[in-house]
Amino acid sequence: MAISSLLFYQPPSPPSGDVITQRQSRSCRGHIVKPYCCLRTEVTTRPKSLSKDYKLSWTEELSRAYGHHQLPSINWDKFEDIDDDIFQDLVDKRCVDNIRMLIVDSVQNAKAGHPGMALGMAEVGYVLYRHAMKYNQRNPDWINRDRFVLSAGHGCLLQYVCLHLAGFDSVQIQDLQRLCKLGSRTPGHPENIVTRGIEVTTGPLGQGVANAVGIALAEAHLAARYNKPDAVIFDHRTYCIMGDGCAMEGIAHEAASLAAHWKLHKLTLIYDDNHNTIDGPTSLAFSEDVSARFRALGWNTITVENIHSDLKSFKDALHLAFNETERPTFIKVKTLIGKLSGKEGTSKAHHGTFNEEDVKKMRERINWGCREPFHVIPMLHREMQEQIDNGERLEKEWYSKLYAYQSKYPQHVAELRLLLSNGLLPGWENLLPKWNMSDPVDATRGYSDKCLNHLAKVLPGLIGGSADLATSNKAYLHDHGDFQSNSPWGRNIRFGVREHAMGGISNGIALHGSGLIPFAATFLIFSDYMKNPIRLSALSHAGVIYIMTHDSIGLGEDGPTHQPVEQLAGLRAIPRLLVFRPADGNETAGAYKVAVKNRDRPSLIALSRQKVQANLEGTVSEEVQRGGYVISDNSGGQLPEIILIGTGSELCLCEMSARKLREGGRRVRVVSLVCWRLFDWQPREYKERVLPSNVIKRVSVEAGSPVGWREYVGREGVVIGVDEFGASGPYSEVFKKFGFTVENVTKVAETLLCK
Ligand SMILES: Cc1ncc(C[n+]2csc(CCOP(=O)(O)OP(=O)(O)O)c2C)c(N)n1
Ligand SMILES: [Mg+2]
Repeated sequence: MAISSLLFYQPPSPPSGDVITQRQSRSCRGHIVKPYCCLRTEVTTRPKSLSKDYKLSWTEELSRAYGHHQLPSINWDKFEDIDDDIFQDLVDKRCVDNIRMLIVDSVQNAKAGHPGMALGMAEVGYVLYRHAMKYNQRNPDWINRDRFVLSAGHGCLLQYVCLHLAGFDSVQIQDLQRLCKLGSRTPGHPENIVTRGIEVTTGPLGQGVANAVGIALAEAHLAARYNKPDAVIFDHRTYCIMGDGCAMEGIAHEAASLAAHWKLHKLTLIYDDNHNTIDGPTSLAFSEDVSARFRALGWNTITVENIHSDLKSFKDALHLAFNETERPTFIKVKTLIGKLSGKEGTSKAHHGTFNEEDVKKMRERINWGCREPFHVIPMLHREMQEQIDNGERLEKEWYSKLYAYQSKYPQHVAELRLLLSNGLLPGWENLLPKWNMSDPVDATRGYSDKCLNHLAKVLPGLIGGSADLATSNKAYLHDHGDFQSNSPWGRNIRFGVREHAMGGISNGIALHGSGLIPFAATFLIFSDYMKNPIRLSALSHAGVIYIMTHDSIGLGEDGPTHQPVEQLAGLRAIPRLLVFRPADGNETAGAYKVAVKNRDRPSLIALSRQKVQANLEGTVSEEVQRGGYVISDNSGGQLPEIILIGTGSELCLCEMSARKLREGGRRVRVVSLVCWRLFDWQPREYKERVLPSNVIKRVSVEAGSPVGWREYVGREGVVIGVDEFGASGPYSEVFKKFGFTVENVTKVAETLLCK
């Protein structure tokens, strides 16, 4: 019986023995299970009893698989008398056999891939896609679908096979046959931008756990804001498979800690406890009790002892997860890596193909005979069709609910519609603040604060937070409350000191696809802690806005440990990421404008701690979108003799130095290079206009690593940068020590001019 259709049913009685162990029995004893049906409307589509025709259609296949010698208690001649549950169990097992053969055929055909986890977790994949998850493969973007995240991304073959069987157009048999091939829809790790049905891009272990927490957060937040007692719009579950590698990675722990703190009870984490990683048994480096750790964090923990011979135990675990209304659920599933193969239970099964003898034996073990590779039992398609039909029906019902919602709650529906389109109210950018030269000075983090809070008024999807630095980062949406378990509508996320998880969770929020615009804030120096999620934002087209303050040695007293030097260079090297370093209030607003507009690309805005002018003469908010532009030039119709190029707080130094040089009769241009990548993308003529190739005397001024600047100053130019770790001291003294003064910039320029 489909799990998604069982939601009005009583939860199973507490399991006994080893089959399934509810380690913390709160949800079984004493814990009040809230009426689940308050949010769910599904009804079963599965007939109460299995029809004779249904049984007949499977009998030949099942008797072939489990002939008399395997299951002597079953009389296949009297198939209609076989108990329904037993019959369904045998059908499920045969479907799992078929999944295993598709996995084996795919790696053998590709001569590549990771079959170990896929074979070991075949039961889990099957039960999720066949019995548990609601989805409509014809509309994989349906916003209220259940989400599945494969944190152990190397096991993607399991997901590809499940997507294929679940009827997703994106994974045909031909795609399984092109596993890992260049340009295929079945790449070596799952990529959401390549294969529809894949929610997030995974591969770096542990990231997926944080993504899943972000997705579950998005659901909880939107449900709190938009659901009404008589119109439930957001109500989906999030499933995530993690392996030993994910369990070892710190990001999973950080994210799990937050999930429990936020009581994301619709999140189910399924741990593939196969005791193996690449290098060998986990005993080499892993001896903790993982369930106990999750329990200590506040999770509902369940152990499934032997899924390979008792599939129902896993279904029961999912039921318990459904009925848990406080805590996220962690299901530890004991599996055998490489199940069925000769490498079963060993790390050798992790990746690679099988020898022909092994393949032959696998076929024999499940009585597969000499069926062609990539064979799918026709009834398996029909089996999956049931879940597909269920999903289609649920989506239809959801639209009716939305329709009713529309007439009953017109004041909410406009905002909801806006969110579900792209979250951008027409003309939203006009609300961004503008600054005049007479406005009081502030740090760019201060101007950012104003931008964010203006944007929060017009962008209902803006949500985010800081890793315990909200006051320093000035990244807090005033009047919008905190996202907490008792206030999930709040739009400020308190990540605590967990930068790594903050990045992964923000990716999950962005890829929930519901118009939420996540921002994540910390000091620029700690971007290193979240480098991989930032990279994954770019790879997976997640439009996260990273707000990184204290962007240079200009932060002063905290000293070298806190002074970013090489960070900008590294971040600028990440493909697709837009890195902005605005010089004043207006460039900060310009950076936000581009960042918000780019919903399928992350942006990182580096902001100063020290004060800079609100409006440095010559800066133009609108020009930020070009990445670089001229802010001043006294050359008239001629070419300048020298170009000073700056970013952020150092642009002002360039301008002041230019004024001095001009007083000496020099023709000087000042260029703001606020976003390298955007400038690089400009047409050649524009770039030539801003940085004419005939002007070879150029000086760049940025309080960060010199790496990369040679591209803009040319061979003859001079790069004023920081090649050490900085120093502790008052900001102006630190700046002076490293040459960031008007006097030094002027001196360097004069020397160059005299050459
Ligand atoms: C952050 C990160 N480090 C290292 C790897 C390389 N790697 C891929 S799979 C794997 C072992 C993972 O073990 P487990 O999660 O238990 O997967 P299993 O071998 O059981 O399939 C490693 C080290 C990675 N993908 N991500
Ligand atoms: Mg493992």
